[in-house]
Amino acid sequence: MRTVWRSRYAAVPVLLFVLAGAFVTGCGKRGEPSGETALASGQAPGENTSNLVKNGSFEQPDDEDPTLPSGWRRSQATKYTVALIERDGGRAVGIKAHPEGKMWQTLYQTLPSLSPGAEYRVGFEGRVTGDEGGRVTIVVWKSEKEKRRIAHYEFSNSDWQAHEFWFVMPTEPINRVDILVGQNDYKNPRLVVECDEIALQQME
Ligand SMILES: [Ca+2]
Repeated sequence: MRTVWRSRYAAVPVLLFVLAGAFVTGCGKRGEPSGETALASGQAPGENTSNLVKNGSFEQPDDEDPTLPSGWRRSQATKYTVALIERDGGRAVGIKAHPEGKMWQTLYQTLPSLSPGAEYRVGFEGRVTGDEGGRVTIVVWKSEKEKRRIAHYEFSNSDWQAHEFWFVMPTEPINRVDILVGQNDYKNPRLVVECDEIALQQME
């Protein structure tokens, strides 16, 4: 018991330092004066309580499959191609191409219902190894079978960089909205896409 108490106590200054860092960075990037929000969430920069993406920092592994981030699912992929990776002592997600270049390998999350006609911003950090690029896509499902891509953002930087894009929700009735992370070329087996800190917010 004594050891546990000591290690908890020792972690307090470190935690305060991390929270203070998150607050300063958040203000600098977004100009949001609400330090209370950043402190309350305790999340890394790029994520706050208004983030509509669950576990956009990828810090929380899935309970049943620890290679998968909680709240996310694979499409046509396995733990060998789409899985959590280490990043600066934390976690991000890595997406490798199919080893024989035969199928798209994708990570996705179904979002909560978004307001028809409203504008949304997507922010994330990403990088790519290989000749091609990565992409983040918003897909709406009008019915079980009828889907449509409403936003698509590609990136090809080899060092970690922040990206952002905006989209407007259709005004017609929508069954479901997904956010997808993947590659822009499924045939290139050397392509690796890494992604972290995904945030989606409704614009005021
Ligand atoms: Ca992370």
